[in-house]
Formats: sequence, structure tokens, C-alpha cells
Amino acid sequence: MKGAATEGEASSSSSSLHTSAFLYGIVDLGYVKPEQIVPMTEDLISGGIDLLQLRAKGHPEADVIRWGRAMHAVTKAAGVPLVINDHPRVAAEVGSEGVHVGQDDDAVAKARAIVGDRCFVGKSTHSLAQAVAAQAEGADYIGFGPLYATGTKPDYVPIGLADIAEVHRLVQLPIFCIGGVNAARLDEVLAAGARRVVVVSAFLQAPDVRAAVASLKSRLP
Ligand code: 3NM
Repeated sequence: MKGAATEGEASSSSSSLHTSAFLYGIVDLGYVKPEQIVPMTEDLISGGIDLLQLRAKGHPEADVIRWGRAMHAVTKAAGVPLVINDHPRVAAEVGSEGVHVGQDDDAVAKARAIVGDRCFVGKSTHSLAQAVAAQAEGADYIGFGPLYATGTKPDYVPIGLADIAEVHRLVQLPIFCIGGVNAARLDEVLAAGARRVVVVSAFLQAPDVRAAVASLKSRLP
């Protein structure tokens, strides 16, 4: 039954995440003006980003649909999966490959019921217990963080690096470590056991986005 995936079961569209998604970028409207969405998407892709999200907190759904469609035209042509943050209905409208939900958003099953089988569902987790629960809930991947304090998600207490190794023992899904990750911190994040990372402000604010992505990607598995 869809919407009630058991541990280890993945949606039909998520298997490529395991093999080809290590560097996850987010086009966050907190940093990127609407007219920069498409050029920023192109720059992130040209640097070699594996997976991209549109994050537009507090914006009307109609705008997110419009921006999501514009972004999807670029990501689809490049073969990069697009994930819509927070809005399963928008993901369904846009036809994005993924949707991402937080702890306070729709449950995975509810999101999956809206987006259907062809769209994978990711979930934010902020502790080992939440990570294990997201796996049991049938998420296709998890975010794990914030590792460090970050202006992108200022209200969250950083969880540090100590649980990274353990979350990889407990959770078999792709785990994207997130929150304050940048080039200077990457070595210690990888040494703590991370294999996949999400980088937001360090890319969006880089003087040369393409070069920043390419350089960080060359250091990942
Ligand atoms: N989610 P930056 S941390 C969007 O822990 C987001 O769930 C997080 O941005 C979580 O790379 C975060 O600029 C912000 O720190 C990541």
C-alpha cells in the first residue's frame, strides 16, 4: 500500500538517490531574488550539483508553482532531480521529482498520497530518534541537522557532529547532513561519518557559484 511504506521500502522514483545524490543544493528565496532563480539554478547545475530544492518559505503557493515550473524546465533538461520544499500540492502541480517535508509539515504518507508514486519524499530530522522515525514512516531520504548554527534556519539548536556515525548505523536511507556545511567544515563533517551534504548559503553567497560547487563536489565520494 502506498503511503504506508515499511522500513527499507522506497518509492519507485527514489532508487537513483542512493547511487547518485551526494551534493544537495537549495535555491532558497531567503538569499535568491525571484529573478535570480533560473540563473542560480543554472550555475548550481553547471558546478555539478546532484539534487536541487526550491525553498520559498512564506511565499504564496501560486508563486512557488510558477518558480517551481521555471526551475524544473532547467533541472529536467539537465537530468537533476528537483525537490519542492514544504508543498506537496505544488510538487504535484510542477511535476517535480521530489518533495521535502519538515517535522511540522504533512506526514510522509500524507505527502505521498498527494504527490503519487513517481515523486520521492524527503524529511527533515533533528535527532537520532526523529531519523529512525522518518525511516519507519517511509521517507525516501532524510536531512540530518542542523550540524552547526546557521542563519538559514536561525531558530534551530545545532546538534553537532557526534551523532552522525550513529545515524548511519541506524538508518539505511540516504542521509544528507545539513546546517552550516561549507568548504572549511567539510573535512570534519566527512570525518564524523557523513557521506552526503546539503549546502545552502555557502553556495548561494559564493562569488563564483559554479566554482564553489565544483570544488566541494570533488571532495565527496
Ligand atoms: N534545514 P546553510 S538546516 C534548510 O537541520 C535547513 O533541517 C536544516 O542552510 C535542518 O547551508 C537548514 O546555509 C539550513 O546552513 C541550511
